[in-house]
Amino acid sequence: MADNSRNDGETRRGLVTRRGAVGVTGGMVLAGVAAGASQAQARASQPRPASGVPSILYPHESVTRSTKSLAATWRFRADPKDVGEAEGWQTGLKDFRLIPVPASWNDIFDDVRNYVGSAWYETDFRVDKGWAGQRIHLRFGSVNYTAKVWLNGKPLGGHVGGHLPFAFDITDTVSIDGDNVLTVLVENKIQLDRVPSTPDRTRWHMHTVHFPQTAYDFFPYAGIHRPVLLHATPDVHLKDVTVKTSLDGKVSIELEASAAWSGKASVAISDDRAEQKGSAILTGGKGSTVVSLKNPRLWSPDDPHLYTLTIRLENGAAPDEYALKIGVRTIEAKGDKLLLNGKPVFLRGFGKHEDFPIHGRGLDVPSIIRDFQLLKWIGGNSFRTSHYPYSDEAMMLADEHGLLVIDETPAVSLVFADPPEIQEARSRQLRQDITDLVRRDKNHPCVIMWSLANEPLVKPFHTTDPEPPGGNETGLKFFSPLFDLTRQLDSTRPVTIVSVQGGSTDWQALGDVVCVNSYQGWYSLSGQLDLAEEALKSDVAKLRASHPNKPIMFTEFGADAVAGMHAHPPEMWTEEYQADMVEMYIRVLADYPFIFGTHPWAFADFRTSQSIMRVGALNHKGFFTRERKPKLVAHRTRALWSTPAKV
Ligand code: BDP
Repeated sequence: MADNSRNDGETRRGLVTRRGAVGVTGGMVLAGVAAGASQAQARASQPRPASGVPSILYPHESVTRSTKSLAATWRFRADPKDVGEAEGWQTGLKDFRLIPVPASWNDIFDDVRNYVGSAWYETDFRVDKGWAGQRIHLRFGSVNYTAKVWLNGKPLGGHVGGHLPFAFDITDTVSIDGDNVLTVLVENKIQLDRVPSTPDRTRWHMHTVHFPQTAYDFFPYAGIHRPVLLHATPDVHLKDVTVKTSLDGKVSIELEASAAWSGKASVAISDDRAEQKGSAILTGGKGSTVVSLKNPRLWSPDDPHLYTLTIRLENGAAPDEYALKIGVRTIEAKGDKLLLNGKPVFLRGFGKHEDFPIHGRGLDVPSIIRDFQLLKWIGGNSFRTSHYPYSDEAMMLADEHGLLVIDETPAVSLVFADPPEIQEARSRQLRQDITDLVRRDKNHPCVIMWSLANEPLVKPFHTTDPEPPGGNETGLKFFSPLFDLTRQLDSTRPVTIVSVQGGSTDWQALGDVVCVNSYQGWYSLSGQLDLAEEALKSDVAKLRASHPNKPIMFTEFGADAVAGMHAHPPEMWTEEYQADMVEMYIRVLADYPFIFGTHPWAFADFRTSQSIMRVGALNHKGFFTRERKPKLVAHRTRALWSTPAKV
């Protein structure tokens, strides 16, 4: 094996499961033919381009590309004193235990349940000999929050930010002939300058204490959360593709190769009825083309029709082929309506979480598909990726299921009265997150909107300290360039922030649509639904007055209900109270023609930190329990959502 300094490798390898995907990514990667060994060997001596920024296109297989999943049990060791690197753990992990990847560590081992520090992961792998001469990439779907990666003891690099993919070109580091050892140092400290962040407790007098101490209302799960994939491509390969569609069937395709390669790319768009071919000329690695589909079958929740776009770089004996699913559709905010394929659409659905028993935030494909089934059962057509980008796999499945997705960054609970250097650090991180998110998700027909933040505030919740001056302006200066950036990266989708009732109307006004969270009858006017209804109507009137020409959506409203708790007359925390409140919101909001959607909070109960607000460290506002059993509110809402929405 490449790392000779390891002397206990044999014992360790004996413990490790050397399977491929454990029912996790296997089904998501398109089956294909592995690149032929002889062809690959013939190319082994060809010069290689500089690696540059590696492709983060989802590693689908094709006739020229192969993928191997490293989903398995890895070796794991917490490093609470941060001594691992100095002690050389990157060259061999001792005193480890086995942990599944992908998964959060928190619900696997009792002693790291609330642990938010550093931890080490290590695994062995071999690569197919047929990969010799190919470019070999290593792609992480998500590591929360920072990752530092070594291959065979050599540093590959790192990544900051918990929910988006990153990749390394490992061609020159990986051993084709023997075992490879992959080591990842994961760290998830809750820090002020991160996104998401935590309130500065030295500056604010907080009334509620959470353990672990987060500023946001979900558990700070940590670990390698999504698939780790090895991927072999030809030397010159497709690095990026951007697809834009219009209702007349024109599909514009921009291509970027991994090197400054010039040549022809063949493209084909096909479904079970027909195939339309085209081509593009790439110069210096870039090129574009437009393919026209006759009578295009549009993508929508009623008919989530997907075409296959196949791109082939015609590079002599070393072509590269890549295929992805695309949908033909348009989305735009016009006047006070949201238009899908030119027609007003009303969003019914939920804010969700990636939150599953035992997996934590780790990818759980069966649960995603089950959730989408339940979402359809209740009459929903959409969801928001509250409060961070979800997995590639979830987005591909949303395309297939015809679900409309509000795609959100990890910027939850930003506070604009924290010191300037903190704002700058958060802004830098968020710019990176937005860039990576748009780059990853721009081709998904399911994505209909970018949400740049959830509930930004001038001062944190849970404090009665006075609001410091200037917070509104600081927020405006923070968000304006981020809206500009998002619109530069993608001009085809509306951009918004999700604000909380009473939040800055100036910040809301930056968006193409206005999204608000509202908790009348729960956090305010608790237990008084009649007064809550009046307050809601008055809130809607104020919002409309502030934004007379924009579509408005209620992205959160709801009440906690502990499943099985009942009362008549209804009282807070019972299933009846939750059902009555949600019914009231849906009924009231249906009467306003400028409201384009209602997403009650939340799809299912989910894990939170421990606090006096959260019974059993769960947020109980779910329509389904954490095990996905429906509460009363689910049945009542299903009846309401069985009739078409007024648009
Ligand atoms: C909203 C937040 C959401 C919380 C919810 C609640 O956006 O993350 O879980 O309140 O308190 O303010 O249930």
